[in-house]
Amino acid sequence: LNEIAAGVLKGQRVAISKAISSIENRDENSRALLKELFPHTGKAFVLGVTGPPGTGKSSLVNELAKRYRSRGAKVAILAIDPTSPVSGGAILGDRVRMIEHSLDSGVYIRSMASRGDEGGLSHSARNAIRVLDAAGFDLVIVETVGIGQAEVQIVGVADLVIVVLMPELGDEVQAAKAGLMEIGNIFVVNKSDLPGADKVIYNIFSILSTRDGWKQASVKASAKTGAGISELVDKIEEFRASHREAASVGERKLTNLREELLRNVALNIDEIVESKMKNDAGFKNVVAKVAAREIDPESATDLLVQCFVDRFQAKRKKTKGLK
Ligand SMILES: Nc1nc2c(ncn2[C@@H]2O[C@H](COP(=O)(O)OP(=O)(O)OP(=O)(O)O)[C@@H](O)[C@H]2O)c(=O)[nH]1
Ligand SMILES: [Mg+2]
Repeated sequence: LNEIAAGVLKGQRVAISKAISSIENRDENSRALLKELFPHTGKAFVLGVTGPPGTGKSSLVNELAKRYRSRGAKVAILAIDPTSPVSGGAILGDRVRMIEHSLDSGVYIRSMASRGDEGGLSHSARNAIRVLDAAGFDLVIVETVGIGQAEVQIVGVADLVIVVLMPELGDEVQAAKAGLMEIGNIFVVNKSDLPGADKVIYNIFSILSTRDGWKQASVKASAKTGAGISELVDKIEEFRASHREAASVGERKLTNLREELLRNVALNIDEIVESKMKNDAGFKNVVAKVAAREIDPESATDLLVQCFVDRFQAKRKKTKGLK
């Protein structure tokens, strides 16, 4: 048995950290690790928390972690790229949060850089979640700053998505709102200790809709005063209860897996093309033919793809990996 995998299964923090680093760096050990851990996954509830920069996601996550800890749940927090350009203090805030929980073995906190590549976040995050799941955490909270693609990706990894908003958001956020409205199951208007929260609640309320049998909910809260946090926990539990048996959940998981495998295949093929084809003599030959105007680029591409597929199929017959 892989030593790190064994440590993860025992819930050892050092092993968990090593495993996630291995996944993040996609080193040689990461595949073997995931292979051993995967049979032990599928138990954790994954909560996605997203929203525009600085709305108080980390502060809320901290409050949620405390509530769930007091109920006896083991909680892991995965912060994806916690350095948002707007609230430069995020790192400091996250440090404070870590210190607050650092003596509690039932809480594990980890940051991951999204590195800006589109498939990267979901690939590493998904597998990091699997490590935490196998390590026995009941609740895994994934925090991402919701700008651009990030908020769409979180749907693919989370069982429930919370979108955090606040009073006085600017125009840029209005534009992003359409995307956020699509993915949220629960909308939190945080910083309700500041003026204007009721207006945001009112605006959201008119566009909430029902998806997969769940009526999108809105909750007014303040991570600062603690107001509304109990209501938020109640809503989360309501969602979990209503989805425990729902057929739509199985469908969502299947869709997510389908997406994951498709993207993995595309990424792997891309890697093979980059690493193998570039230096292949046959490939260089075709390039020379295009340069000599003996063949046009489109036909050359078709030819190369055909060669690639033929090779893949020849290999496949040998290994009998697929039927
Ligand atoms: N007044 C008030 N301030 C809050 C509340 N929640 C968070 N803040 C403050 O808002 C700032 C941003 O909080 P964070 O929790 O770091 O927000 P975030 O959404 O995680 O930020 P990024 O990860 O950088 O996008 C901090 O200065 C917090 O202290 C709240 O309920 N009320
Ligand atoms: Mg944050």
